[in-house]
Amino acid sequence: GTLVGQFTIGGMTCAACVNSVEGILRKLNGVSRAVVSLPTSLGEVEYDPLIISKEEIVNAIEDAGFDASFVQ
Ligand code: 9UX
Repeated sequence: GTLVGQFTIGGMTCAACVNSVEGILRKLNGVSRAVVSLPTSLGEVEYDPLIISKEEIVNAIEDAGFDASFVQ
């Protein structure tokens, strides 16, 4: 089954940042849905924990130059 994780994402300053982070997340194997909000700095990601961990999702966001941490 899939889980939904919420992440705080820092360093996004324009709408293109949001598109960039969503694109990164949606390309990850094991991620089936990703929505990112600029005004709240939150991302919601549906993922399969057998394929990808929340830590790996955080790392992928940070590798792209943003700050990220797992909320729940
Ligand atoms: Mo906007 Mo974000 O010009 O990495 S794309 S600041």
